[in-house]
Amino acid sequence: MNIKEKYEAAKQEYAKFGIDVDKVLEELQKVKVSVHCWQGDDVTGFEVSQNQLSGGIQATGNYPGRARNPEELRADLDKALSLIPGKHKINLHAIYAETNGKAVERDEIKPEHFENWVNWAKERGLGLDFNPTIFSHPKASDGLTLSHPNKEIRDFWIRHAIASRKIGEYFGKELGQTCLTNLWIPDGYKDIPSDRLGPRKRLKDSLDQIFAEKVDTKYNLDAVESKVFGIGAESYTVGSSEFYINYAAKNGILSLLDTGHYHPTEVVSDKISSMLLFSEKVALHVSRPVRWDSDHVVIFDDELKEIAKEIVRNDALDRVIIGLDFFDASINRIAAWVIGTRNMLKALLSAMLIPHDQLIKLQEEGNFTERLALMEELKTYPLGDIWNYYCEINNVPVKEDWIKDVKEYEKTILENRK
Ligand code: RNT
Ligand code: ZN
Repeated sequence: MNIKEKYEAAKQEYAKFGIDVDKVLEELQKVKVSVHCWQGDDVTGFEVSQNQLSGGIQATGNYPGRARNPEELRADLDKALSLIPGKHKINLHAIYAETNGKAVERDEIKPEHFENWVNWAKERGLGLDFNPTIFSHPKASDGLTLSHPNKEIRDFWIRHAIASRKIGEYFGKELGQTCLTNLWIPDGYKDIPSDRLGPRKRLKDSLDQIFAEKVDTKYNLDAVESKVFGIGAESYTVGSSEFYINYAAKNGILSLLDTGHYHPTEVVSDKISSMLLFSEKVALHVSRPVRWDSDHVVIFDDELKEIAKEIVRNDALDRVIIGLDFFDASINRIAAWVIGTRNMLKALLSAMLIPHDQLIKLQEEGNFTERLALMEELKTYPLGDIWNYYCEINNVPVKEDWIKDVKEYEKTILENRK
């Protein structure tokens, strides 16, 4: 049987449950995942005076072929996108500004520094998302930024965040797709603080100043990302979950939940429904924490599938903004993008192939035996045959066929980056 024939056969299996697989694929085609650019260069960026990665995040490994400039990064993204079904968005950070060899301070970045990105995205019909870069900088060297006791430092980062939101607005206007500008800061303390309230008061005040600047939500949406701890900030994080969830709710902006930013047994899949009851939209950084916020490549594991189920069965594909956030420097970086993004899409597909109404009914009836039995049986239904067909009709390699493309690219392009 060829791919189409296998698809037709698999379709019948799901039709038994009243699932229209052709319709499912149309739905999946509309989904946009925000692919983070920073997997391509280990979160280095293109600033003239380059600073060491800081903020309690770490890219480990020295796999050859890291993108060293915007042209290489865009070429690598093009390669990765050619192996991923669908049309997506690219997530940029302020450190990916192009300033023509001129040192431009972060509080002075402007839309013009992202013109090349915008033109590149336009040509390909891609959307762009954005992030101020509030780490890896001399003014963040003590691990404090928007909550810093020193007003000059806070003001610097406030100006940077405002400048970033304007770049987000520019992306939205130029590309006709709303940009999500997400703010994450590393602020925290290694050891037990003697004051927990003061830094949070200062952060709140800084955010108030940042968001006082009005930016049209048609073009740009703002999000704030919490975290439980970072390396060097083990005891206290200023921007904790409670802090930002309250801040976002009160100020009409989005909360962004990063799957690596909670205690190890705490899961984001369980948080989505609660967020959806109280906010119009919620944003995600889908990552894979291994013992800590390690940012491993996203795999097709239970938690990813559970997240996808929460989005799909709550009819929230247009309310949950799905972004990826991982950076592994120990494997081919293009493969990392392809694996992680294909897995995210595959998880959404798998969630769309579940008879949710029937399972919900079983739960309502208290029939937990059948609920569990059906959930387990569904796990070995022929998802793969549907996924392969989806890849085929999207003109991207089927199954592991993409690996040889990446190998070829590594040989001809990446290996020459010495
Ligand atoms: C850090 C946060 C943040 C960064 C990126 C680079 O713990 O997850 O989102 O990973 O902004
Ligand atoms: Zn994140």
